[in-house]
Amino acid sequence: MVFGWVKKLKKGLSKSSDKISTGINTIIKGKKIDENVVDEFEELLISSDLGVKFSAEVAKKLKSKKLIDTSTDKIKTLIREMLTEILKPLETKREFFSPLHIILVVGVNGAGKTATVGKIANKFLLEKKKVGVVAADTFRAAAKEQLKIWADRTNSIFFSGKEFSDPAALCFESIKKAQDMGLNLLLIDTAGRLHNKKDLMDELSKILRVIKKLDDSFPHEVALVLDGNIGQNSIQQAQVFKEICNINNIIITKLDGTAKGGVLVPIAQQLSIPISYIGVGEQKEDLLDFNADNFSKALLDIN
Ligand SMILES: Nc1nc2c(ncn2[C@@H]2O[C@H](COP(=O)(O)OP(=O)(O)OP(=O)(O)O)[C@@H](O)[C@H]2O)c(=O)[nH]1
Ligand SMILES: [Mg+2]
Repeated sequence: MVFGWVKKLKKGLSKSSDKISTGINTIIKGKKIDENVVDEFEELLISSDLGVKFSAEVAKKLKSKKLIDTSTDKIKTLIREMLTEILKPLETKREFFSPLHIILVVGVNGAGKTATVGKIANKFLLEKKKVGVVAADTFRAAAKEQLKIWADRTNSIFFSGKEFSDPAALCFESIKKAQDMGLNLLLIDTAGRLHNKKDLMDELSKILRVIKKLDDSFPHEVALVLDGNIGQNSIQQAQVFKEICNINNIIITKLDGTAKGGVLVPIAQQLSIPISYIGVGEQKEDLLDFNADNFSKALLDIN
């Protein structure tokens, strides 16, 4: 099981690790580490979305160590240690509230919210939890259908409202039903396609206001879904959502389709919001718990 998990992570991050790892090998091949080589490293790391700050720190360390005739393994180990140190504080210790744990899932259009809701549902169903999903994007008919497919795929209870009905009212009713039915987890899939920040703010704050009437601790989590393909633009996107709602964890999707997996580093350095999961594919199993050590190893293709 653990082996399968690591393999999935490595495969999921292979586009990013190919770029970084092959890049390191190419830069170092048969050369001594001088200032020029270190500069090349720094450029490689920046172009892999690891951020200017981290890349400069690595360059500084390489220079200070005066690593001459260094092997690629030594360099990778050094970078891995620095990565792990930065990413470690982002690991989440998930507290699962009983009897009903509620997660509000937010993010822009197309980020991967619906697929992620389905994958989280699957994860907890495997842990024998009773899971429900709420189609809180009531304005787009396809949004409801897409979530229904995930609900069927994962045997979770599906809650939806009439087209154009009030999402906050639907969330309120769904929570009450979920409580009556004895569900353990309720995942609320919200709309991403809103015209401007004010619309988004109004809709999300209304959902939050309304469900807090049931219990002030609801929702237990607000999870922000970010598309890994957008690289460092994700920082700005997260800042916007941070102003709107109290995000307490981030999920980075589509890491399998991008070489920008390094973006977790600037996310860690600039946002300090925990990362709960990473998405590495379109199937229901393609969601992994975030672990700093394993992520760093996979990114550098080290065993
Ligand atoms: N390769 C890959 N594709 C993903 C991943 N997560 C989501 N996708 C795909 O990305 C596309 C958009 O995902 P959705 O879940 O529909 O995104 P959304 O945020 O719900 O979009 P809206 O409802 O339009 O706001 C779909 O084709 C998903 O299958 C991932 O981790 N890897
Ligand atoms: Mg959706």
